[in-house]
Amino acid sequence: MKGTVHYEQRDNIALLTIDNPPVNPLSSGVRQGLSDGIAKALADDSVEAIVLTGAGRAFIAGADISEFGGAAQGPSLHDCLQSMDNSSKPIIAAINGTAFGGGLEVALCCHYRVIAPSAPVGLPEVKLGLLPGAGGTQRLPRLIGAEKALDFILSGDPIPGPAAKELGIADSVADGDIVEAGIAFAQDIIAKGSPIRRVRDESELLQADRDNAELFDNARKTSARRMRKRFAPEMIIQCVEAAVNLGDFDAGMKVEAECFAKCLKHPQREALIHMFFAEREVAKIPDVPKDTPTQDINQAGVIGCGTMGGGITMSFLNVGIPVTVLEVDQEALDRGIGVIKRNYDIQVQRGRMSAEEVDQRMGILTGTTEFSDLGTADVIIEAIYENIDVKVDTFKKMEAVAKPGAILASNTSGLDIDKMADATTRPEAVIGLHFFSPANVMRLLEVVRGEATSKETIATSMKLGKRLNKVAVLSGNAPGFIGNRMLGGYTRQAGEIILQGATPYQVDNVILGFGMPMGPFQMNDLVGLDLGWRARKLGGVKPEDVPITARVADKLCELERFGQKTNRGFYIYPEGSRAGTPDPEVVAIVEETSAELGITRREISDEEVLKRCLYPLINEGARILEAGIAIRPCDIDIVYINGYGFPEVTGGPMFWADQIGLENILADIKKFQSEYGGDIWEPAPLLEKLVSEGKTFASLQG
Ligand code: 3H9
Repeated sequence: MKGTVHYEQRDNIALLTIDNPPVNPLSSGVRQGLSDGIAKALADDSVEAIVLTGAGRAFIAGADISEFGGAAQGPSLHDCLQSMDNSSKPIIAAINGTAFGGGLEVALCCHYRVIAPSAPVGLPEVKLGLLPGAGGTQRLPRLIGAEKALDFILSGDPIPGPAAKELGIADSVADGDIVEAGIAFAQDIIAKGSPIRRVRDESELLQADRDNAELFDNARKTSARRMRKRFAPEMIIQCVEAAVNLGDFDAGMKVEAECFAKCLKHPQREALIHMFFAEREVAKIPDVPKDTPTQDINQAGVIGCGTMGGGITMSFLNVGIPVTVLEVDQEALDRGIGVIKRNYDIQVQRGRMSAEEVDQRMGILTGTTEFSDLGTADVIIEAIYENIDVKVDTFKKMEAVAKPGAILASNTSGLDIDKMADATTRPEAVIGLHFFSPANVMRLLEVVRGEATSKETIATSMKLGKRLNKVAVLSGNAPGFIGNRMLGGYTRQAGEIILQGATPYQVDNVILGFGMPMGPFQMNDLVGLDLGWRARKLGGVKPEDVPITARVADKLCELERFGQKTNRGFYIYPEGSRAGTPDPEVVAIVEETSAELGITRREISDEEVLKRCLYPLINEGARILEAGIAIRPCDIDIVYINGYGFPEVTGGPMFWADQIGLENILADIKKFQSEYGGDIWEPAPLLEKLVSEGKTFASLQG
């Protein structure tokens, strides 16, 4: 059994300490220890109260997530909680650190709660596709009222100790030794003869909320907006509704148990828990051990202060790392820094940041036009435009000024890191740090290792990613790395489908319906249709040589429809709006292009649109795995969810593929190959191998 609970008697107090490193989840051994410890304390006449705390940095991080879906050993959490609730001796939670999910529910089952100021408490189950299933949906509304309980449970976000006290979750905030504070609290209760306070027996706040249908309507509207297509929020609302309207605690617990079971069985739960473990897995690199030495990053240099460079700069400033940003001339520098300042000012207007915080961030930003000013930086990242010759030249300049040991990084979205490394005499310090736009917002960071990149450079970069609040995924150095390489097939298929009979609006609606935040044509309009068109013009590409999937976009550009920036592209955007409306003129251009190419248009089903856009991602993902560019299938899932808006509830393209069945996907890929041909539909050898062996992508996780 995993984990244990230490029992110790201090005078008339039994001290139970949960010990299941690193974060004390409620694994089988903890439940057993809790059950035994409570029984022992109750049986011992010399014990007058029980104090419960956690060893190390956490109180309890919640149920043991790795046990979900399997057969659990030991007593159930509900049995433990029942014995605590029924205890004839007061139980005081001394919340020393993180109390999440089932951990907070254990604390709510205690009769009193003392909390350390730094201890975060939260019910994050919703983020895992679950609900607080150990009485949290019934006890919290009794303690703080239904409205606040709904907000707290539906957001899943933690709050620190003092806020927990203010909300009514904790009885007292204690500085200093939290165990001593818990024991002192217990002695005080004993001395005063205070009654045991069982949250289950509280009813005042529930009565005040009864028959308030508006409360639940509002919660439904908010969660539909914030957590589109999520199953768990409605289940949570039903549980809280039951707490309020049924009044009886046991009847409410029955509803909670039913709703929890529905969540547990739901595919979203499996996908979201896959994501939880995947996020932690990607940090593990087989040939870069955990104890690989890392360098301190106390100062950064960024080359280029355009959209990417500005966003990267903000990512560093946001976590307090000073940045020197370089531009070609003063005008470009002033413009770039002006944009950064404006972005922060918008945050102030929206109440997300104070003016003092903006001053602090801007105070650690220095602008320059001289490379020599980058000499003190621990990491220098170039974020100039995508041209290998210019990048190579920039790396030569970086190396000339960089201090020994500094990391030299490129923000390229797909160019060859080794070519840049070869331009220097320290290729071991060269790495790709591919941020996603807007870099200060998007969570993904692709870390690209070159042939000679050292383990220390990789370990430092992965650690830096975490410090910048990103999820860093290691990629091999191959064109497009992981994400953009996979994207190619998706966008090409979207372009092909509209020539064969669908409209751009049908394709976008199918992709939106799948749960992506944007369809491919909305994405084109956002990025700007003119980028590809200008590159083709500059490159002297003849009209007849333009790929057929780019023909419609090029025609739109000839009409100066560049996308959102000109208020017209595939969509029409009313002035100042980012919500486009479909345009019959575009449909006419698409139809005209099909005719020019001799393509007979036909009805294309939504199902075909979805498969043809998404299956190339999976096929290419299999190739990427086979070539060792991504370490594991879950690395691809993390890239796609955090960098490309793939819906989280699917668990990412590779996890989703396993759910659909690889044999079904391969059959469709072969069907599309015979109908449409092209390298996109050439089945990846790894996909064929897994199907022939009856295996899944998950079987490659190791
Ligand atoms: C629940 O409670 C349901 C109940 O309502 C109902 C029950 C009937 N279980 O994140 P870290 C592992 S649902 C198992 O790197 P940090 C994690 O995988 C649960 N393992 O550390 C990692 O392992 P490894 C509700 C867990 O300091 C190691 O611990 N609770 C669990 O950055 C360190 O984790 C949650 O959703 C767990 N519950 O952050 C809380 N938690 O080293 C989930 C962690 O092998 N946990 N591990 O990769 C967290 O949010 C963060 O882990 C926490 C620590 C903030 C606690």
